[in-house]
Amino acid sequence: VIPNSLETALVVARYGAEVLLLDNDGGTARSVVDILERQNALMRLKYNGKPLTLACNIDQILIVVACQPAPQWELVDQLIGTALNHDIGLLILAHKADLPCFGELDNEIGYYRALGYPIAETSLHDVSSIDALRQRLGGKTNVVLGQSGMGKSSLTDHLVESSDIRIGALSARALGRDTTTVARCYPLGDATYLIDSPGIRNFVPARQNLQHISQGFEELSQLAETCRFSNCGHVNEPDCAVVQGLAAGQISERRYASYRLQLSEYQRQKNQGGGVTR
Ligand SMILES: Nc1nc2c(ncn2[C@@H]2O[C@H](COP(=O)(O)OP(=O)(O)O)[C@@H](O)[C@H]2O)c(=O)[nH]1
Ligand SMILES: [Mg+2]
Repeated sequence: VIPNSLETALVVARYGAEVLLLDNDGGTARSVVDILERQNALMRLKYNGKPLTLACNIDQILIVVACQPAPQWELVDQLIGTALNHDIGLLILAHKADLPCFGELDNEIGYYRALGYPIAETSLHDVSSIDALRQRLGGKTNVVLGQSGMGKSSLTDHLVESSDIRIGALSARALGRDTTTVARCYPLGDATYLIDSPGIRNFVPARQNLQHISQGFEELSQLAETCRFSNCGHVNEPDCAVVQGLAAGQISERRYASYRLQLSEYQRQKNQGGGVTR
C-alpha cells in the first residue's frame, strides 16, 4: 500500500512512464494494483518547448465543443487527427445542448457526422444525455479535451459525482503549484476512468510526417488519390485533385483552411527542430 497513491498516480500518469490503477475498496487505503505498459501518450509542450506527457494509455478521446464561447473548429480538427494518429477512439461531444445558440453547431457537426465520426449531444441540464454518455465511457480510460470554457471540468464533476464510486478522499487534488497544467484522473467504477485535462493551448499533436496530418482529413485524403503527384501537398502543385475538389465544393473551405494551418504549424515546428513527438 502506497500512501497518497492518487497523488503518486497523478505524478506517474503525468510524467508518462506508466499508469497506476487504484484499488479504492473501503476508501481508506489505496493501493497500486497494476502498472501498465505505455500504449500511447498525449503530449503538450512545456514553456521551454520540450514535450511533457499530459496523459497516457487512453482508450477514448472526448472532444468537447459548444456554441459558447465561440468554438475553434481548427482545434476540433486537430484533436480528431490526434485520435486517428494514435489509433485512439474518439467521441465528439456537442455540449451545452440547452443553450439557444446550440443550432449554430449544426453545420460543422453535420459535416463530422457525414464523415462517420461518433457524436453525442450532451447538456448538464439533461440527465438522460449524461446517462447515455456514461454508457459510452464504460470500461475505458477516457480523456476530455477541448478549448477552455467548453465545459470539460463541469462535465467531469457531474459524471464523478453521479457515479457509484465514493470519490471523497479520492477527489484528485491539484499537484502543488501546477494547478493549471495537471491532468486529473477520476475512477468512475467498472474499469472506467475519466481524465480531465487542463488548458491545451500547448497541446502537441503527435505528427511526425505529412501523412499524420492528412490522416485527420479523410475527405481530403480520398481526393488526393487522384493528384498528379503522390507526395502532393495540396497547396500549389499542378493537377491537384484537392484544390480542384475545393473549387467544386467537395471539401469545405473551413476544413481546407484547417488543413493548411496544420501544415504550416508542422513546417514551423520542423524548422525549429523540435516539438514533433511520438
Ligand atoms: N448552459 C450550459 N452551461 C454549461 C454546461 N456545461 C458547462 N457549462 C458552463 O460552461 C462554463 C465553463 O465550464 P468549465 O467546466 O469550467 O469548462 P472547461 O474550461 O472546459 O473545463 C461554466 O460556466 C459551466 O457552468 C451545459 O451543459 N450547459
Ligand atoms: Mg477545466
